[in-house]
Amino acid sequence: MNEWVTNAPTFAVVGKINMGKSSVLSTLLEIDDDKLIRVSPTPGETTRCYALPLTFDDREMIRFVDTPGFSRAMEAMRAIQDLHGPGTPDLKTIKQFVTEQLEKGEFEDEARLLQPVIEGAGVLYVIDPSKPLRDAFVAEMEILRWTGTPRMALLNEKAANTERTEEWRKRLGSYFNLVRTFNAHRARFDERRSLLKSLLEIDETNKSRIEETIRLIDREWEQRREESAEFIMDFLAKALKHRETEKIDEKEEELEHRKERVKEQLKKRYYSKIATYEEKTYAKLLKLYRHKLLKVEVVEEKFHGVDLSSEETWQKWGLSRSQLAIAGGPVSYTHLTLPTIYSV
Ligand SMILES: Nc1nc2c(ncn2[C@@H]2O[C@H](COP(=O)(O)OP(=O)(O)O)[C@@H](O)[C@H]2O)c(=O)[nH]1
Ligand SMILES: [Mg+2]
Repeated sequence: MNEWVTNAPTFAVVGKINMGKSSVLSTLLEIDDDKLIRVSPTPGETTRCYALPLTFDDREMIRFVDTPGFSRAMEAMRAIQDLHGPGTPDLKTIKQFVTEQLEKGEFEDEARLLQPVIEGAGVLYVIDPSKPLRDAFVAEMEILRWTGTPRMALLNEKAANTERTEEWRKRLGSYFNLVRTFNAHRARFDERRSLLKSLLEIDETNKSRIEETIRLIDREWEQRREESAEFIMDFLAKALKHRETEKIDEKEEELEHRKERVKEQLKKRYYSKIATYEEKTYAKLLKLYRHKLLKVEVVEEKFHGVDLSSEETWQKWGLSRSQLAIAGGPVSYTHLTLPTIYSV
C-alpha cells in the first residue's frame, strides 16, 4: 500500500539538504507554523517526509510531500548503479534501492526522499542557483531522471549573485521537464499561483483537479481582499470618529499650564486608543493572510509630536501636493477634534 501517494495529485519536494525545500513549501502553502513545517538554518532538521495537503472545505486538492533532502547523492548514485549492473538504472532499480535502504539505513535520507517518488509522486527539485554546480548535484539529477517521473526544477535564489544561474538553467534543462524560479522568501500571490499552474505542465493526468484548485485559490484571494478592505475601512471610521474629552472646572480654565497638562493627557489617551485600533486591525489582517508567527507592534509614541495639520509633516512622509489635498480633509478633521474638546 502507498504511504504517501493517495487520491490527490501528489508532488514530492526534493533536493539537497538546506536548499530551501521547507521554505518553498511554507510560502507556497502559506504555512506559517513551526509545528507543521520546520524551516531551519541548521541543516538536516527535516529528518523524515511530511505530507502537506492543500485543502479546501476539508477536501485535499493537491498534496505536497516535504522530504529530508539528499545527503549523500554521489554515493547513492553509485550504489544504485551497482544494484543495476551495466546499462541505465530505471524505476525498478530505484524501487529496489529504496526497499533495501529503508531496512539497511545506509542511505536513509535518500531512501525516504525517493519513497513518495516511487509511489508515483511528481518531483519538484529545489536548488539554490547561487551555489556552485558540483558533481553531487548532478548525481541528484541523475537519480531523479532514472525514476522517469514527471519533474520540475525550482530555482530558489537565496543569495543575490546570479552569475551561476544561466549555467544551472542549462544543466537543469537537460534533466527536467520544466525549470522555474520561485523565491521562497519573496514570492507573493502571483508567483504562488503561477507555480501551481506549472504543475499542469508536468502532470496532465490531474489537469481538472489542479485547475479547480487554482480557481478556488483565486476565489479565496478575492474574498480576502474584500474582507481586508472592510477591516481597513472599519479602522478608519473608528479612528476618525474617536474623541477624548476631559472636564476641567472654571477656576482651572484660567490656568494656562493646567490646560496644557490636560491637553497633553488627552493627546496621550487619544493616540493610545488609535494605536490599539490599529493593532487590532493588523491582527485581523495577519490572521486573514494566515500569518501566525508574525507579530505587529504599533508604537503609539511614533505619533507623538506629529502635527498632522502641517503640510511639512505630510511632505516628509512623501506625499505630493495633490495627495496632500486628498489627505487634507480627514487630517484637519482629526487634528481639530483631537485634544481640544473641553467641557466646562
Ligand atoms: N535569503 C533566503 N534564505 C532562504 C530562502 N529559502 C530558504 N532560506 C533559508 O535557508 C535555510 C534552509 O531552509 P530550509 O527551508 O529549512 O531548507 P531545506 O533543508 O531544504 O528544507 C533557512 O535558514 C531558510 O530561512 C530564500 O529564498 N532566501
Ligand atoms: Mg526541510
